[in-house]
Amino acid sequence: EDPDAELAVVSLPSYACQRHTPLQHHNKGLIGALSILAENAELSENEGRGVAFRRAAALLKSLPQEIGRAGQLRGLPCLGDHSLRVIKEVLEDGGCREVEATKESEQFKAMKALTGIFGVGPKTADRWFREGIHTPSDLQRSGHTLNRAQQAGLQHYDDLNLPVTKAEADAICLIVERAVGEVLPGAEITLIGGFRRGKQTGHDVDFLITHPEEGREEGLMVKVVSWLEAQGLLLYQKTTRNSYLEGKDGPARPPSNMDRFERCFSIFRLSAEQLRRTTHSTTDPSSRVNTDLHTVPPQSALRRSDSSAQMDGQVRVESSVWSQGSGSRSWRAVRLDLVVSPYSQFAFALLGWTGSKLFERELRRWAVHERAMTLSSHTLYDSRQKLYLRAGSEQEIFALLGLEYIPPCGRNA
Ligand code: DCP
Ligand code: MG
Repeated sequence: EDPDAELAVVSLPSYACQRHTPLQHHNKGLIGALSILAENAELSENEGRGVAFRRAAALLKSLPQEIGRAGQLRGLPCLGDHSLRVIKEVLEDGGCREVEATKESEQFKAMKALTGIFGVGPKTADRWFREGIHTPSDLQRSGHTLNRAQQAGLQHYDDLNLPVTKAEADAICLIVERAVGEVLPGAEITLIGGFRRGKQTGHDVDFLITHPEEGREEGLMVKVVSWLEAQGLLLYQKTTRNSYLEGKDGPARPPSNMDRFERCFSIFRLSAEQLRRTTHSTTDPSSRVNTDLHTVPPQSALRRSDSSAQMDGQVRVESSVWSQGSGSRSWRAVRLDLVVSPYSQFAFALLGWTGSKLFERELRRWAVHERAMTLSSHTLYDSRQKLYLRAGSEQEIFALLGLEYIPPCGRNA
């Protein structure tokens, strides 16, 4: 018998879609270390390695307590040799050399900075890195021809690399709701992505739009985008057509995570005024009645109304982006993604766009390997019965997959 043998703190299933993964977890140091290695692998386009580190990190996120000794992990799934080595080193030495070396590496820093430009992926970033371009300023000076997305990305670099708060997402939600209501009454809009999982900040805001009468949603995206553009609310937009009906995504093809809805990638111009209106109406109902918005000094509405904002008489503003330099800013840029789905596919779209990315990947992997099914953001195909399975809710899809229902807040893998 191994004298170090210990029982695992808990027993957990191996697919992330079989477990609850909360937003708040108990192993921040270990998860931080594994996430750096995952990010580095993804930036190096080593997908398999990236997924292995992500799976290990997700397993730790679903543990109910902090790990003190590596022995406590015995018998748990998802922890490969490399991840276990990193975990042991962090637990025993308080840090991991490979992680520290990665964080300090010029290549990692440059790849992060360059892929932080909207419109720039790892391939382009790597090409530029090898030409000696390490930062957005280097790129600006290089005189490279950039596409429209990259130009906008460079122009709004600082804003787009600052987290988007829930209050900012709510403010944008009100405006998109209004746009959708004007161009197609009865259309429904749902906040998806990380905010639906309960995150308080995100890198963008994602919405799913549909209409209860099948077919009414056709052409909706163009109308919504035109409305927003006419109001001067979009700093950039690229709309892609629904190509699902063109038959490129049938079950004969390998399952793809790129779905084929009408989709719009945009950069939204959120004004301080728009944010103030929402902050007042959602967190401070009294002010909605009594306050003339135009007489309120710009910064007051950007304050948090909860008591946590009060620190030694100082008031923290909602997001540092609003108080840069001497004065307060009148607007900021926010990444906004819109997706339109036919009503019959809404449950699949909702499940497919709520994330997290790893949770989605695990759902598809479970479907294929454990159920001989193909799951996408449009449909679920059963290869044994040779038929598409319908579902009107996320709960039904989990049931069809033979999985316990995991609510959005438990999908933070
Ligand atoms: N998604 C996916 N695969 C992709 C792109 C997106 O599965 N290639 C799904 C899962 C994501 C969701 O769409 O959770 C939204 O994508 P985001 O990149 O916005 O991810 P999050 O909203 O989860 O993260 P953040 O809070 O940083 O925006
Ligand atoms: Mg998002």
